[in-house]
Amino acid sequence: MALLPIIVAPDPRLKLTCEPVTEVTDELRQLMDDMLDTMYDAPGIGLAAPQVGVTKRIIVVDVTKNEDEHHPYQMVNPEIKWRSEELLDYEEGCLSLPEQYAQVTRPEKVRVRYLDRDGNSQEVEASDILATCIQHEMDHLDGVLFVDHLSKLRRDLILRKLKKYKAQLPPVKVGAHG
Ligand code: GNR
Ligand code: NI
Repeated sequence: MALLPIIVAPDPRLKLTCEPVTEVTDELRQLMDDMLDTMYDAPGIGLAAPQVGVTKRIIVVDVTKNEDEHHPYQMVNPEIKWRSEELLDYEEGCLSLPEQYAQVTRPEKVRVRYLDRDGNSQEVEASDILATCIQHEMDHLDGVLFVDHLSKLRRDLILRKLKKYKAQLPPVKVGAHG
């Protein structure tokens, strides 16, 4: 078990377009397990690789509430194959935008194709909070945050608050191991 530091906005690493994975290796399986540990610890219901500084198309999601029914997804190269016309408003938060929340409108249902941890192609049809979360995570892979779905006024207000919040955090050690 390893907990990874989560990058907080504004940060240029959250604006990058992530690269597709060419092969699901042991190293990437370890990364996905560490991402789930980090997500549960936070706690959150999803996490995308760029939030932990890895510019690859990998997300993890688990929207279940209690531990007995945990249903984690680890998705490599996720692609939306179908979106419903029906939309859903959901109050979103983001581990990279601590303590900030706003209503975002997205398709209520999506069908997603992805590679699982064994490199096998899978498809899942998701609705409600699972669909919202998968779309939120997939946005991260293209450098998009939920505030990018809001007006510039509201986005800038949130980002200004986060800049202040980061300025009062202890400085981040760069390149330190352990
Ligand atoms: O933990 C999270 N909660 C959440 C709530 C509503 C919509 C999306 C999310 S994802 C978020 C974790 C996160 O930042 N993932 O990138
Ligand atoms: Ni997020």
